[in-house]
Amino acid sequence: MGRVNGSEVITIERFIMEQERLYPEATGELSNLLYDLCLAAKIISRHVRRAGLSDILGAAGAVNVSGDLQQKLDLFANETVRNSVQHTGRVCVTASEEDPEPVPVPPGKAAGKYVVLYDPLDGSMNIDVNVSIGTIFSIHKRVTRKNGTAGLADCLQVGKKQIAAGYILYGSSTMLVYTTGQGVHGFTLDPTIGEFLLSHPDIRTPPVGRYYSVNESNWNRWTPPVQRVVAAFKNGEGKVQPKNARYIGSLVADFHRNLISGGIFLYPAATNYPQGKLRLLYEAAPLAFVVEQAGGRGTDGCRPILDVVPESLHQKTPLVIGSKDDVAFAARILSAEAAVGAK
Ligand code: AHM
Ligand code: MG
Repeated sequence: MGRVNGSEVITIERFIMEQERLYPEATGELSNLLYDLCLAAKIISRHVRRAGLSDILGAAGAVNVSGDLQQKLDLFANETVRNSVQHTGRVCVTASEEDPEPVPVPPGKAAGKYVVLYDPLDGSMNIDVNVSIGTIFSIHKRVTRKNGTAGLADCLQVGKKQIAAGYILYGSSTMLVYTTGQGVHGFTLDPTIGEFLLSHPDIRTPPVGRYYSVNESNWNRWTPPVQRVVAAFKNGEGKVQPKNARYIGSLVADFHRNLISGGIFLYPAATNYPQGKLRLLYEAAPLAFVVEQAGGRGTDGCRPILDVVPESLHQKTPLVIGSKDDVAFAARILSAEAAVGAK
């Protein structure tokens, strides 16, 4: 993968602006919305980096710990994303994994044409143990009348209608990876200057992956076809070579590693999660848009994730996502199971 060499530094602002010039009809609103998300990413990143310190510094009295610092990080991230996008006149409604209902822009504020769906802090079980976590976002265009209040109908859109999607990974460095349908581009936050710099232009994911990522403790809760798929990735079957296992338990981190190195992530349905565990609108659909733009695939076992029409805001879905040949192998076995079940 081409990396930008030391002599040329491309900030995310410059990159987004140059992308926008490819569309003479663009108004710049989407670009500005992406900058708003960058700001949210920097604020959340700063807090994540201090997560283990806030109590120590507060107890020592070295820092006047604000209410914000003591707030649970996932709630802080939830409000940070919403506040960063909601008051600019570019967005009409937001919906988050943390909120029960969509949140339209407050009365009296200008409502824009975009809808933002997000998982503010994915992998939040990993916060307290200093393991990578992330934020996932999905952007749609409003479909309801401009003059009314935006709401659920604007949020319940099929994945293939996404205008942009991406994620922020708070890992050994903070990265922002996004697509607007023109490839997938990754930026690394340089904390010394507070800028996201282009580090991974035009990411392509290998067609066959090195890794399989699944919570194998669910083995006894899976159907035989799911077990067969996982066994094939573990031991090999036909043309499928055995893979190495990697599972962090933070979807963004598992997805990102597989995107760069090649791999397949699975969170199938199980007896304790009959519809799967992950959320269609906040997790599966945005990552499916990203992976498809990088040459990979995402499926629920029967259909491409981007074709699944949501019926409810917090709908869950089985998810199999990553390198295209590996996903195709899994989908062949899982869709045959669904066909038998439907008879
Ligand atoms: P969250 O969005 O509430 O943090 O939950 C989703 C997380 C994903 O990041 C991860 O892939 C999955 O849950 C891990 O689940 P499990 O612990 O069952 O393997
Ligand atoms: Mg999540």
